[in-house]
Amino acid sequence: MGNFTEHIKVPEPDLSRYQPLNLETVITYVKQRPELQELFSPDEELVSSEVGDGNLNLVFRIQAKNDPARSIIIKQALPYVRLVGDSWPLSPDRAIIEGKALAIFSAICPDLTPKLYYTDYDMYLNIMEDLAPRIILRKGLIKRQHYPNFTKHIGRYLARTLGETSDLYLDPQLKKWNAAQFTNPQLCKITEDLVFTNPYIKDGNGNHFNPLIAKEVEVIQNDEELHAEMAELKDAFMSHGQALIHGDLHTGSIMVDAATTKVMDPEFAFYGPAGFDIGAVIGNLFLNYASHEGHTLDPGERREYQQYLLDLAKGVWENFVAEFQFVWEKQDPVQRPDAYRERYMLKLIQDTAGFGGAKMMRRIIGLAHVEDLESIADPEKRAVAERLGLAIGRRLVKERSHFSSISDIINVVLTSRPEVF
Ligand code: SR1
Ligand code: MG
Repeated sequence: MGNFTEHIKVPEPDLSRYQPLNLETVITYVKQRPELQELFSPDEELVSSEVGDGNLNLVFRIQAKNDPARSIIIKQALPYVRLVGDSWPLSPDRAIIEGKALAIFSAICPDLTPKLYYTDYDMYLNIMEDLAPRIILRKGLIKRQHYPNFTKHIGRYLARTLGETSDLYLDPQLKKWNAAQFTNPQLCKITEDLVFTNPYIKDGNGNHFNPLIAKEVEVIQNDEELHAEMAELKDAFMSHGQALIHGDLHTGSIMVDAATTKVMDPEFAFYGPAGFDIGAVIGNLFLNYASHEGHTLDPGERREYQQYLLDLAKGVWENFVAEFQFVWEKQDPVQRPDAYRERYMLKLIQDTAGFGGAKMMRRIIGLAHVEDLESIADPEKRAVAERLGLAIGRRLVKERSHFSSISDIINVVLTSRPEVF
């Protein structure tokens, strides 16, 4: 047997003109960028701050000193995982992927995507619209805020980005060229490991969790049926290039105010299963739902907000389905008849449930957790919320083949209890 892998060329990033920026050099950099000369005049004073709280990158805000509302964001990829340090190298190519994905997603949904000023292929950075004073959706949900336009916006974002980049809509040759632009092996590997693999292995790499939920974690790590489902979901993630997906669409990748919604940070973008993005949104709403077991101690207030979160999840799916009609209206009834549409949508809701559930469990057991749960100071109260999150996530994954509607998914949340595992 020959070794064919020697014929596979793995491209190396060119770091010869790359410098990680700091609070001073970022200002010099901005002043030199021709694309920003209309925004900032060459001799005006600029102020920089580091605003990144993500796991991977440097994020700077640069403001005109005399007019702070005139501002931009520079997001620069480091050649390693920021959360862990330089012991975990990671190609800064993700900044190029993010720039290309932002360009596509903003061509599809300009009002729901930050404006991209420039992608610097040498410095591995993107210069973008500053989305402040909007806040990260996750933070708003922790404070029990309401966002009346969110489901309409995100339903349209999901339907148009997933629909327009799929074979249901895009010319199949263009789709394949597009897929080639979004080969993203290193970031996919993070998801393959951190979402689908490590949390299910005892002492899996990077795993950490509240010691009070050790019993539930043990059940999950010994659940062979769950592991088989997880292998199937991982296989779908790795091999089902259905649409250009955002790839990390949790509630920390969405910024909101009372009226508007913006989806940012698509550095994990690649051609993958559409349900991974829808599941990410819904799974993160359910993580927030579980977190109110610890944040909102008044039972009436808690029930009311948890019901609101379930209404949001239902609204996300229903708005997605309504917006996704544009794809079905375009189909040839012989090649893709109604019966095919029904099968496609059935598979999609089951994928949404499975990926959503997987994303819930990884945020409780795996390397990267979420503020919704981490900000519950009392470990006992946090454990109650985490148990509920695990119970919902596990059932979404294991029971998904019986689901045919969003009500089936919501019903899992309504009938799960932290104490029943
Ligand atoms: C090591 S990166 C950890 C996580 O941060 C990102 O937001 C992704 O969700 C990734 O899995
Ligand atoms: Mg991110």
